[in-house]
Amino acid sequence: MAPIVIKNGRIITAVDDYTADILMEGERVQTIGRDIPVGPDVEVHEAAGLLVVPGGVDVHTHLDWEFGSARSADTFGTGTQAAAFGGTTTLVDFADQKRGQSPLAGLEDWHQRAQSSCVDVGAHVILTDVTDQTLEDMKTLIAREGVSSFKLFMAYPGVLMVDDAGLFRAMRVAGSNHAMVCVHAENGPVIQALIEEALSQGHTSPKSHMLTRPSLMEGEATHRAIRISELAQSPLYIVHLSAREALVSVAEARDRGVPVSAETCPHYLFLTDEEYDRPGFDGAKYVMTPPLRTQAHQQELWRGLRTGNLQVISTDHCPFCFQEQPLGMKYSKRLGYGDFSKIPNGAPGVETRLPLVFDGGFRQMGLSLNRIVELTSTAPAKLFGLFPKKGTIAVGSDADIVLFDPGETWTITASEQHSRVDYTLFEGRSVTGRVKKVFLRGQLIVDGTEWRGREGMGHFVFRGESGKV
Ligand code: DUC
Ligand code: ZN
Ligand code: ZN
Repeated sequence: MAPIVIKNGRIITAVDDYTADILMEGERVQTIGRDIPVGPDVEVHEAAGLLVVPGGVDVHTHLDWEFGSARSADTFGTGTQAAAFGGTTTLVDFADQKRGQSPLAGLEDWHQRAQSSCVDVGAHVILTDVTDQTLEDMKTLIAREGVSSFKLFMAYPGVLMVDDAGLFRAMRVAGSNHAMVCVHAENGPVIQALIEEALSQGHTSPKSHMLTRPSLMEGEATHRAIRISELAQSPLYIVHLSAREALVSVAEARDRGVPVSAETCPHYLFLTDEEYDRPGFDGAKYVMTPPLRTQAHQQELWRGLRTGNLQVISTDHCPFCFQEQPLGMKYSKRLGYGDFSKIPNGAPGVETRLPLVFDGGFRQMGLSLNRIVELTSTAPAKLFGLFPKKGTIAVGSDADIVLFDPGETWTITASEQHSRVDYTLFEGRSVTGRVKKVFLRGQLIVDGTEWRGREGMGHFVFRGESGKV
């Protein structure tokens, strides 16, 4: 592979902002400097006028994921290609333990499916059955398999939920083995009661998904997870935080020095619960968990990004088609037509994170470019044991680099996206700022609208310690 030089770009990391050249060789960044000499064997990419940012790190995706009777619509091949077009070169995706089985078997199954990845991928493991053997297996996953984070659900009783004792026991093992527990924080049993009540009253439309998952119950579970993690002495990561009440608990704990971190997602930052008022079944497109909240919650999330109480923006890319075809009912929101509780929970987003956050966060909400890079690349890489291999542009780091045009205005539309899903949450939205080129470990994989990568070129990333703040 010929050495590559990116010339004259404005390099933005979480802490830097300067103009220089970057020489990439042997998958890594070799040299950063002014006027790097270029021999005839070197491939040159001119980047004057462009931002040069580290490849995005998205630590929350569900590719080819079984969720009850549904399955998410992207394969690892299509989902990672979509990620690449969105400027993301590393994913941490979810493997899962099936009840009665070892989490090691869940990881093995995930590795089979992940072979078609086009960008680098790591795995968290979802624990659904916290037995003594599971606790032993966690140690093996951390030390031998490079899996240093686990997700546990406080929601979905009878399906994915673990009780507080299971949560506590898993946290204790994570805490004493340099790993971290990620929690889906919603009070599952109370929400279940609300769902049953709504259905018995004949409320079946997608809007009831939002009405039965109140922000108070996200706040309650977040507070409980934090307290349990304090007792267990484990770092904690709250996934997909959407509500003011949850953020208040995170902020209060962080003020006391508790090692809790949290992510939010673009859909909570740019959309509100008004989407559930769409006619017919259209609101099903927005059925993700937690649901979209009011503008007042959204403002608090932006405040959390500014104050540092939210550290990460990830996508929770968990796509289900709106129509039954072309992939079939199993992959479709139609599973819940006539019963909102059966609509598969999740939405696409892996391809639109960087442009949305650049346009909304930098151009409109006044976050700095450094902060945008920190939220979408550096902080997740640090929290999940990937830094400095991933998450920055530095000599010796993987040459995962994005050339981004800060001035190009374009319109998001599903027909031009690369996921297998048939809609986007942001159809017709005009954004300024566009991914132009993407390099994965020194190889050009996205060149404008051209795909230059290939399935299977993504590596598994063996992660180090998670939860370091
Ligand atoms: N939680 C997720 O993180 N993703 C999809 C569904 C869910 O409840
Ligand atoms: Zn979740
Ligand atoms: Zn998720």
